[in-house]
Amino acid sequence: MTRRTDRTSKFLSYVLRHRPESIGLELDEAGWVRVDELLAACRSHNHAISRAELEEAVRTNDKRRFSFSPDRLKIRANQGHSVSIDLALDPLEPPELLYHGTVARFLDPIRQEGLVRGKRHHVHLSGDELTARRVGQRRGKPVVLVVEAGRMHGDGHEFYRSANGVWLTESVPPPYLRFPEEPST
Ligand code: HQG
Repeated sequence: MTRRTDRTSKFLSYVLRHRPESIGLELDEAGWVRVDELLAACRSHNHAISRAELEEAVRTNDKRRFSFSPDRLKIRANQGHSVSIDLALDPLEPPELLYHGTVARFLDPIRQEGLVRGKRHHVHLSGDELTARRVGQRRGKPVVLVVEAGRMHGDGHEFYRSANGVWLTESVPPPYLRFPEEPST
C-alpha cells in the first residue's frame, strides 16, 4: 500500500464510519453510499479521489475495512461505525472461544463491567489470539482476554461476523471473560 492509498483509506474510514456529513454525505440505513456520490463529495471537499484510487484502497486495505455492493455501485465500511446505522448482519453461532486484545490499564474496569462497546456499535472480538494481540498492541503492551463465546451464545447472546471476519457482539459480561493470570475454572 502506498502512502497515498493509506491516506485515502484513513479518509474513507473517517467519512464512512464516523463523519459522512463532514463532506455532505448521508449513509443509508445499512451504511451504504453511492460510489459516484462519494467521489463527487470528496472532490468538492478538496479531497479528490479517482475511481481507480478508490478501487485500490478497497482492494489493498490491510483489514478489508470496506466493501462494494455486488453491483459495485455502492460502498460501505464493514464495521467500526460510530454513526447510527444497522449493518443488517445475520446472527451467527460463534466458535467456543474468541479473543479480545486490550491493555493492562483497562483491566480493572473490564473486570467490573465486562467489555463494553464504547462509541462503537459492538465489542470487537477476534477469532485467533494473534489478531487480538495486534489489536491490543495499538495501545501499548497487549493483554489478550479469552471470551467464552460458545457459552454466551448458549445463554442467548447474539454474535455477528463482519465481512472481514471480525466477530461482533453487544457486550461481554465479566463471567464470560478469562483474564491471563486466572486460569479457567
Ligand atoms: C477497551 C481496529 C475500559 C477495549 C482494531 C479497547 C479492531 C474497556 C477500547 C477494532 C472496557 C475500545 C476494534 C471497559 C472495553 N472499560 N475499557 N469496560 N471494555 N474496553 O478501538 O477492540 O482499525 O473501540 O479493550 O483492529 O480496540 O478500526 O475497540 O481497548 O478490529 O479497522 O476499550 O478497531 O480496527 O477501543 O478495536 P476500540 P478495539 P480498525
